[in-house]
Parts: sequence; structure tokens; C-alpha cells
Amino acid sequence: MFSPCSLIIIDTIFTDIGRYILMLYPQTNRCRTVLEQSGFWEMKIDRKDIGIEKGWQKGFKADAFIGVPGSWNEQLSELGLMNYIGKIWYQRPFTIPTILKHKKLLIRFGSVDFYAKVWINGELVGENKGGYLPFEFDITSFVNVDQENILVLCVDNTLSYETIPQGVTEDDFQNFHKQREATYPPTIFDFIAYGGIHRPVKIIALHENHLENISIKTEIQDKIGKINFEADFVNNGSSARVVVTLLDGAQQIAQLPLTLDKSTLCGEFSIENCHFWSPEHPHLYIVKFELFEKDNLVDEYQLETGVREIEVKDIELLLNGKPIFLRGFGKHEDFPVLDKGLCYPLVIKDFQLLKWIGANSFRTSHYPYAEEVLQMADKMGFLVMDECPAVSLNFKYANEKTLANHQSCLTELIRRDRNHPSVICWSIANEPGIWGEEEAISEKAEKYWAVIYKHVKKLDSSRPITLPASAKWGDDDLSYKFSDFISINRYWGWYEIPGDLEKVGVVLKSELQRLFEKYQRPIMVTEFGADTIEGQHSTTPQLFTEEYQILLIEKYFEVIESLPFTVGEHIWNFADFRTAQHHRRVILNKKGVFNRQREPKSAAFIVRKHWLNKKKKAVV
Ligand code: BDP
Repeated sequence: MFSPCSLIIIDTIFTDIGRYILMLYPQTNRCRTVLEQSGFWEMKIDRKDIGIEKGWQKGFKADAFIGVPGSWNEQLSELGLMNYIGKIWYQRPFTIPTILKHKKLLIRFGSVDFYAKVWINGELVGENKGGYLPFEFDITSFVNVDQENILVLCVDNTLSYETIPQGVTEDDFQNFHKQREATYPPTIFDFIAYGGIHRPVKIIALHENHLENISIKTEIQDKIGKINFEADFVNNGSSARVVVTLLDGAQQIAQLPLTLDKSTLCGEFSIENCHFWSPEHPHLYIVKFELFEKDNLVDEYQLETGVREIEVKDIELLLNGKPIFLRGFGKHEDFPVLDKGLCYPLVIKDFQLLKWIGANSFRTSHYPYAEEVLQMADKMGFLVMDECPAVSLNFKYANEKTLANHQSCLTELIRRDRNHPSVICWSIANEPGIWGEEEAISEKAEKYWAVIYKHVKKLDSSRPITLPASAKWGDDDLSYKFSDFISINRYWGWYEIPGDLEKVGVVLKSELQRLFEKYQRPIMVTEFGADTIEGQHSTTPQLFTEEYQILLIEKYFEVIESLPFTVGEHIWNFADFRTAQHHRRVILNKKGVFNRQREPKSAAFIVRKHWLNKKKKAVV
């Protein structure tokens, strides 16, 4: 049972300059208007970091046009931006319809990687550090209503030891005696630190008094589903009236008239014969909030959510009390030309392919994906492992600031995604210590993980935590200690023990058994795979061929599914993706079961047959 207002609402945060966090996904309704700013913007390259000095914040003579949302890398490779790390300026004029004159105006960026500074009409509005997550500013006082305004952004995709994810320099490869590992551009991870405005930019017009935040928790008691909500309001007037309505499609199920005295209110709905959310029946309810001043409706918001419970129990992962086995992939937000830019048809295509192949889940490796992806996962019934962008953390370089950034990144991630029924766990990082630095298993690292684990549990105790680990530190990897269920990424048969798949089976099985023996928690294999060039064939097992990818995947399926304590198998990767230049990659990481254009390799048909057959382990 929930005690009233027991949920944790994170206060509005003013961390970075001018920051105003209203994490609710923008929606247009009777009280709110969303003005979408996607389209062609103008851009200017700032290789020498002279923009501010030259006054570009007031507007500049552009070098070219750029499509938003989208990365600058492939889109503008002809201007030399394919591997560019640094500052790029963006600008766009905008006008606010006169009808919105007395409204509060916010600007919301779905994500800008990895740093953004924003001006309107030459005045600094704010800045945001960190990528892959939304941020917002109150721009009411900066905008001239009835006149054209100019919005200018300086975007920077530089990373450092303190950012999440961390960045590295060319020298680091030398210092680590890893010159052969050096990539161009230098990266600590196996994908591109694409730069740009990657998700939609929206101006939101709403009443000065409005709903700011919602936190939903759900619970199941036999056939009854409980939806417990807590809502935060900006309410400058005296007491106001709030009506919270629960809807099933168009049908009203319950209504709670409440009085708002302070800025927070909470309540609970009990649904008899509730339709619980699951992959087979991704049933969504709507919780609708209406804020009234006297008899005037001043704000409204509709949140779609599902009633479900997720729990780690003994050797199982339980969804609504029943064991589930996760079948799916680690993915990337990556596609030709768009790179990381949100593309609605691509989101749909990927979900169709996931359904076609018989998957029921995926991991947002190695960063939070667009909110639109999670909305579709809710609707289509996919189980999502939601990952924080702390990929390949190097503890030699991690310091207090890295930890603070890691924490605030998780705070923002949880605040953004906590109401999605599809999100079943928080993946707090990926493969820390992969660089082999001794500090990865030191006391310093242990303290670091203890802080992160506690932080996440405090914000959301309803979902398990996991931390996918590489094979680098063997059974002693600290990641296991800080995981409610263990996640392992393994490349037996590829980087290690290449070619000998019989041996791979033996090594994998004994490792899984040892890990279970030691930690007594369910285990999920979050990565395994082989680079595969479509059209490359061989009658004998041969790396890079389509047959080898099939054989390797089948071997992993065989071992994983033979053990009672395993809770999932995610192939690396769903599709081929671009990564930093290195001799071991022919432009792309080719471990996709689909190629970068989403065409199936031979393995896709084998995996489909296997997963649709719903073997012993394939419970959901
Ligand atoms: C794993 C990483 C993943 C890489 C993969 C690979 O988690 O990001 O892409 O290896 O090398 O260690 O293909």
C-alpha cells in the first residue's frame, strides 16, 4: 500500500544557467499550444571558438542550412563535419501567434549533444550540460510577441573525463599503452559522439499556473490495479481546484475532485478487473489532470500509463507476478544521413522488425533514447532496459564531478521515464573498467557504485537496477554487486576464443554457473554477437560470414536457455551502426542482425524461427 504522497518528486532544478525543468512531454490541448521548431535551420562552424567574441549570439552570416532534428556529421560531411568535435552555431527565426500573447512561454529541446547555450534576440537564456535528455527554459521575458525573434544556439559535442559519457584524448591511448586501440575521433566507446540537435525543439505556450510534473506508481492486488499519482503544480494564486480523471479509452472510470493548497497533490485510483499492462496486452489507461481557477479551466494534461509490477525474485524476473524471459537486442539510435536524429518512420520500422523477429524487449544501449521511442514501446508492449549514458567509465579519470554528473543524469532520466510501463529496469552504466585500469575494482569504485545505486533506489524503488559488465574483471567485477539482476556482455567466440564455438559453449556455461553460484541472482546476457558481412558465406565456420553469426547466436541460445537462473538474451546488435574509425571496423560495427538500412541478414530468419517458437524459456 502506498502512503499518501509517498512518491518522490524531485524539485524543480535550476542547476545550469536559467534551467527550468518541466519534464512532461509537450502536448497541445485546450490549454496548451506546442509550436514545433523542426525544419531547416542555419548553421555556422566555429572551429576556433570565436563565436561569442564575434557576436554570433545576436545572429550570424550562415555557412549552410542544417536539418533539425539530425546530427551534423553525415548530413554535412561535405563541409568536413564527419568527425568534427567542437562548436557549431544554429539559428532560426520564430514568431509567436498574437493569440498567445499573455501565455507563459517555454522552450524545450528533446536533446542536444552534448552541450548547448541558448540566446533569444541576443540575450542569454540559459545553458545545458549533458546529452540525450530534454531540457527547458522559461523564455517569456525574452520573446517579443507580434514580432519576429531570433533563436541562436551554440552546440558543442566535446566530452571530458567529467562528462557522462566520458571523453578521451589521443594521448590517453598512449598513456594506457593502447595505441593500437586508438580511434579517430578518439572515443572511449564503440559508437560516434554525434553532434547536433537530435530531437525536436518545441515552444510551449501555457497558463502561468500549470501542472509541472507527474509521478505514477502502480500496484496489483489480485484483480485490482492501483494507480497512485503525485502531481506538482506551479500555482501562484490562492487555492485552486484540480480534477483528476481516470479514463479507459474514451470511457471515464473514476474521477477525483481535489483542492490544491500547496504545490503538490496526490491520490489513488483503484481499478476493479484491471487490464494489466504486458507485452501481449499493452493496455494503457489515461490519467487526466484539469486545473481550475474558480470555474475557469487553466491547464490540462493527459498522461498515458499502464498498470504493471516488475520484481526480481529468487532466480526470476517477474512481470505482474509471472516469470518473464527477455528476448531482444541492444540497439543504437543510428541511421544513414540522420545519424542520431529522431525519425518517426524509422522508429516504427524498428518496432515492426522487433515484432517480426519475435523480440519482446530491447536495451537503450548506451544512452537514453528519444521519448517517442518509449511511447511506442508502451503502446506496442516492449520491455525496455533504460540505460544511462555512463558507457565505458574509466575510473582512473573519474572524479567527484563525474560522479555528480552521473547522479544528475540518472535523476533526469528517471524523472523523464518513470511513468512508462515499458521501462522495467534502470541500467546505470555499461562496462565500467573496460580499459583495464586497476581503479575499476578499487575501493574508490566501490564507493562510487554504492552512491549511484543508493541514489537510483531513492528515486525509484519500484524497478530493479542492473549494470551490464564486460569479461575484463572476471567474476569480481564490481558491477555484479550493484545489480539486482546481473547483466553480462560476452564476446566468447569473437574477441576471445574466436572460431571455436564448442569451446565457447563450455566457457559460457561454466561462467554463468560460477556467477550464479557466487551472487545468487538471476542473470541476463545483455550482449553477444559477431560482425557479419552480408553476402559473405562459407561452409566451414569462418568469422565475418553469415553462417558464423548464425552458429554463434545458436550456441549462445542453447547455453543461456539451458540454465534455470537466466532471464534473458539480447543479441548485439539489432542493426549495424557507425562507429569511430579503427582498423578492426570496416566503417560500421557489423554485428547487426539487420544491416544499417534495416535489411535482414540470414541470421534474422533463424532468430525469428527460434523466438517465435517460444522455447521453454520464452515465457512472455
Ligand atoms: C561491447 C560494448 C559495445 C560494443 C561491443 C562490440 O558494450 O558498445 O559495440 O562490445 O565490440 O563491449 O561490438
